[in-house]
Amino acid sequence: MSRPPADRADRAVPVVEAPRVEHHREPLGIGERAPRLSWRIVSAPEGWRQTAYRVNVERDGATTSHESQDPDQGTEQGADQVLVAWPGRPLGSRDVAVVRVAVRGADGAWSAPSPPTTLEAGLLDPADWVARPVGATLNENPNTDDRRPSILRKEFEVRAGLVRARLYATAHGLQEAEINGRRVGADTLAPGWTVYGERLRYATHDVTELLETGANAIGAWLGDGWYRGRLGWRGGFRNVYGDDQSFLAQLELVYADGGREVVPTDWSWRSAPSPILRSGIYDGEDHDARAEQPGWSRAGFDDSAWDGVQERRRDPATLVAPTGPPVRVTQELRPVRLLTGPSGSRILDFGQNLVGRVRMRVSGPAGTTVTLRTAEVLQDGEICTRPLRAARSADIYTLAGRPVEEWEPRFTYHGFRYVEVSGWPGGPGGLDDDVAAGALVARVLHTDLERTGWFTSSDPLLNRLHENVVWSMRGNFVDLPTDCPQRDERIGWTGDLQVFAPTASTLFDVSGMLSGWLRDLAVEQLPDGTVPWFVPVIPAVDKWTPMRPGAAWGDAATLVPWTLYERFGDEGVLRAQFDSARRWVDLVDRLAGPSRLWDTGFQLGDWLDPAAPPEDPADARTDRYLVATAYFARSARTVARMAEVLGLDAEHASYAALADEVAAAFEGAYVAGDGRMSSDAPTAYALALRFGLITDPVLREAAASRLAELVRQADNRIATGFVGTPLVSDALSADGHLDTAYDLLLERDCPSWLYQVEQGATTVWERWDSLLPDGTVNPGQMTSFNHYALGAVADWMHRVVAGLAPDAPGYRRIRFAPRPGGGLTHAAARHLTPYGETSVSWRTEGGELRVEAVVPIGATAVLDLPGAAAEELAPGTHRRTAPLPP
Ligand code: RAM
Repeated sequence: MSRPPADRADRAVPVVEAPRVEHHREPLGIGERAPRLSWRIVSAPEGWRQTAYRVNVERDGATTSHESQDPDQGTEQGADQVLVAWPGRPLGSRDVAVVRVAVRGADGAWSAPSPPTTLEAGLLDPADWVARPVGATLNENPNTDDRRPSILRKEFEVRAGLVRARLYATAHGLQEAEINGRRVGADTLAPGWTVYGERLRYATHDVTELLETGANAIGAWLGDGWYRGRLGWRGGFRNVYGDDQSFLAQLELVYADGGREVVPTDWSWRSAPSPILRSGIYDGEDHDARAEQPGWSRAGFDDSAWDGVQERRRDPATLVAPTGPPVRVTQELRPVRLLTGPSGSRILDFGQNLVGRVRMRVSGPAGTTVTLRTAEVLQDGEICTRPLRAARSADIYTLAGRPVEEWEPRFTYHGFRYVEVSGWPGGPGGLDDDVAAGALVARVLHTDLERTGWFTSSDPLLNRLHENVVWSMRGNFVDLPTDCPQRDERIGWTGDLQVFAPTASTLFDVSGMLSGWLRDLAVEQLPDGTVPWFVPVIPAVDKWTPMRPGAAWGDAATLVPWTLYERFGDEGVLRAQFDSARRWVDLVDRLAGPSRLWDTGFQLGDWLDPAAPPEDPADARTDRYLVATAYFARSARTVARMAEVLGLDAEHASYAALADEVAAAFEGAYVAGDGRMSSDAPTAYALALRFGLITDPVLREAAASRLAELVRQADNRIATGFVGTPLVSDALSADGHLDTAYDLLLERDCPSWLYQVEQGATTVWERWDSLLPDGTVNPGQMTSFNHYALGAVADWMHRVVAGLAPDAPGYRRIRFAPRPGGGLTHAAARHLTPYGETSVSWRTEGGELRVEAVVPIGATAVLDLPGAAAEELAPGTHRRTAPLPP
């Protein structure tokens, strides 16, 4: 046999990427003592598969290595590469470990070790915290929005020989720290929003480079944020978590001689009123640059006129490390137009409904005040702020009179496309020239998740719809999954996330962020098992307080963990949430009683069915108790599956039996002998078909036909709300009505997905007709132009239109099943799975269907083309041609 050419020989060795640690993008300050590891094998010879792996962990200079049991001896363990157990000794606080992975194939040859990943534990024990929350002495009225925030500072010495410095920081309210005049990190709106009383997140920053030998200073900006700022609608509530505004941090210095020093927040810090005059999540920020104190966060600043601080109650047991990435600015957009409204107003159009805030660069006399008011839409040529309800959504900057001033608000964010600018200095033409020169820039912010899913097709409108879903997701994943980003609400409505979680998991790696949010959900769950309408819970009008159990919203407790398991292969999230999930089902079981029908109590049902009147979005075509019982069955089945995965045999059996009983009760109560349902509406059929609640194949076929008939009778206009919309496309395509699913998807008349796109939407709207066909804004009290729920169809576009879906948890097995239709000539999806990148694309050419699919190393796949037998695919690139379906 001849020797392979040199480049072949190079490629004959598998190449492993640096391992990932739990779901962290940057494993600095992690909270896991035994973090699980994952790795992707980016190249390997054809037919290669991992049979063993070796994890090398270097700690404190010492190396330990952990080799999997040899699979050749009959164990499968050696093939695992996703969320593999931490080898060896658990981490202690501040421990650093350098991890490399090598893999072996059946030929017995080891790969080279992967590049290293350095991980570092955070403060894992409450006793590690010596800092106390400190803030200015309270002297303001706790019940107004006009509370001036404070800034805090402290000076300290650093000896020669510093080798590493960490800042562990959090706040009651929001914080941004500076050291020696430079900002610490790029996190925004830290520490985000959790159930602070139980779980207050802290961030860990490497600040070694910011420090100098000798005198140093640390400063912190503070804001009210969610902790004590106004939250909720109809006036809302203040001080939901406390009335203080405090910084809690400890700066830890490590020296070459082994010495350690801590600079904690304590009584010795100083405080002063902030140049921020007021700041609120909903209202925006007022900043008076004349009140800035240059050099305040540098050493040598004279703070003798500053006040002392007050120490606040401290409960270190509540401090937790983040499980997901922080919020950051990820993109900047320049305005595409500068408009003049009929009143003479000047309005920036960013061309995209986005979430973030505006940074300005301005020159003018001291005392000049520039006001920026934001809106998602225009009405009669002016910004339309009615949908914002009681959110002021304005930023007001007063100039100090320096030659050039640059400012961006710190502790607020807005959902907007348009910004009305008033008070801009510089005379006529000044604003036009300055805008042209880039003086006003929109800064897009959201949880800095890794993008994982892409879709494209031959239809530009469909592509825009998909883009809109991505933008709505970005704008509503701002530390927690919110309903909307612009009005006096922006809270973690559980139902919205429940229906959107599959799409979210397709588009971005949400595993870390949502597992954290699910911990909050469990914390907020009532003792009887009730899952709140929104997490974290805030006080609200009596409709929502006290919490009552509601279907589709409460089912977030069961269905979101399951989605994370399916998409990311994380059994740990099932284990962590099992108790919460089963408590929800147990509660519904008690409420339903022996009939197994959940047919009592307050329900939102198929929220925002387009047939519901604007003032009563729950008044849907589908019986709300039908919805409730369908979800009861679905959640019981899901808890049974969770138990099965976790090896809980008794629970598996009992919840499976319960699920069967509920399904039978559902069929008996809501499905007639001819497959017609008591609510003859698309959502009812979609629920029954997708949740497996019609078992008889003849009835099932009749139900699916009736669903297709209803869609046709409505001229393909959508007739589903939050509950039916994520299910209706699958219900059609999986039961023989693919063409109708395409008709529904591609319809452009109101209401439909593409109606929104044709109306110029750049995000997904809350209502099918947030903008009415006559161009006016829907008069409803609740009219957002940025709500992701109705965008849940994007997951179907990936799985069915392009044809890429997980077939085993974490995409260890992939299903390629493109279903061309709707006149599309091309579609493609790409997904970064835990195993590596996979993709599928198809094209119709010369009466044929040409398909290309890529399977990552470590995964297997099945290719299921219309009219062809299913085919197993190994890792690699595969091209197939099939006859076009008729
Ligand atoms: C609205 C929210 C959310 C929905 C609830 C029931 O206020 O925006 O989307 O879940 O109502």
